[in-house]
This record gives sequence, structure tokens and C-alpha cells, in this order.
Amino acid sequence: MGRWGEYRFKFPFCPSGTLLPCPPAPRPLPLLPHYQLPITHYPLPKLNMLKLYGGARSRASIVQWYLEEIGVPYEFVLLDMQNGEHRQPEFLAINPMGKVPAIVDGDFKLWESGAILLYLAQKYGKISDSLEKQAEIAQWVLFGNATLGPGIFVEASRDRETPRLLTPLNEIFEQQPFVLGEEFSVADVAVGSILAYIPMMLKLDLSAYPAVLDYIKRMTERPAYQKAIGARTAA
Ligand SMILES: N[C@@H](CCC(=O)N[C@@H](CS)C(=O)NCC(=O)O)C(=O)O
Repeated sequence: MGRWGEYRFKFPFCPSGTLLPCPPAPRPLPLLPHYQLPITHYPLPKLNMLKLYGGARSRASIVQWYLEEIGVPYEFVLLDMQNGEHRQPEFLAINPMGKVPAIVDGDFKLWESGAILLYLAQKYGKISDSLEKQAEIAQWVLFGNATLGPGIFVEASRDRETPRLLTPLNEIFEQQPFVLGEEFSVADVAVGSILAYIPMMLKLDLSAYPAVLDYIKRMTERPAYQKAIGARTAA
């Protein structure tokens, strides 16, 4: 083995394998085991990254939409729900109810999509200091989860609840572009995700609620929505 050959053998990080010092390696690198990559290309440890647990088509995408909106890095932990991974002890230690979404943020575990949305909004400063404003946001997040969702998706109540809920929502969206007024907020994720599920999952005629239809279009065109839910819908 010649002089450089020995050197390469001792320093296998040199991607070109010809001259030392190594020229900067282009990104992305060829598929190599991580221990053969130069240190600058080692995968970053994800130890402290917020983990979002969800299924392939689950309410975890609501939380994912919001994480994309606020630009918080996260790792999506995809559970194989078909095979009951959400009912295994590892996940039950995070959510004893065995339901997704759930998050682990450092040592902190949290489940229920609405609670997670509110936690993220509080943590990343997307909620005003005013108690009344905070309560108003909680009102809309709870409304999305506890009133709008069941009202429309529970078949037994759908015929009665759809006009009762969509008529006032239509009036609100005739006046303003977002749930709370002129600015997008976590309340739009909670309410908008449920409204956007209607054309996706039900064959309801929403033509009597044109402002709601416009609102759904505005929400589903947002890049963060597209990234979290849109791509999945198209799949
Ligand atoms: N209200 C809860 C609902 C959670 C829920 O029912 N999640 C479904 C997936 S979308 C689930 O985990 N189902 C699994 C099961 O019930 O076994 C939330 O919004 O987080």
C-alpha cells in the first residue's frame, strides 16, 4: 500500500480518497454507515427534540400542523396502530389511555390534542398575557374538540348539529378571516382542522355556508397545513 493509501486507511473519512486534507464533502453524502461519515455529517442527536406520537392517519396531524405553523422542530414517532403499537407498555407509559396524539417534551408528557395545542401556544409565546384572551382561545380549542367535532362527525347528531354550528361560523367568517379576527392563531388549527376534515371524510353539501368554504380553502392552502395534512390527504 503506497503512502497515501496508508493515510487513507488511517483516516477513512476522506470522501475523495485522493488528496489530503479532504476537500469539503458535498451534501447529501452517499449512503454510508454513519461511522464512515465525516464528523460534520453525523446525524444530529434528537435527544432533546420534542417527540410527537401519532398514527398514519390520526389526530396527531392537527398537532403536527401547528408545530409546522410555529416552526418548532419535532420528531414524528409513527406508531403502527393497525398492529396495536399504541396499546403497548412503551406508549401506555406516555398516554395511559392508549390514544394519539401525545407529545414528550424533555421530561414532560402530554396527551389530548387540545391540551397539546394550548401548551405549545403558551410555551412558544403565541398566547396573549390577558386572562380573557387566554380563556377565549381555550374556548375555541375546546369547541373544536368537544362540540364541533362530535357534532359533525357523530352520525346521530350530524343532521341536527351541522346547521346549528355552521350557520354562526359562516356569519363569523363573513366578518373576519380567522377565528379570532384578523390574525391566524392556534384556534384556527383546532377549528380549521375539524372543518377541513368535512370535505375530506364526509359527503356533506356545504354550499349553504360559502364563508365556511372560503375559510376551509384558506386553511388548507397554508404551507404548514399542506406539509402536515395535505400530503397525507393526497396519499
Ligand atoms: N380527544 C382526543 C382523541 C384521541 C383519539 O381518539 N385518537 C385516536 C386516533 S385519531 C386513537 O388514538 N385511537 C386509538 C384507539 O382508540 O385505540 C384528542 O383529540 O387527542
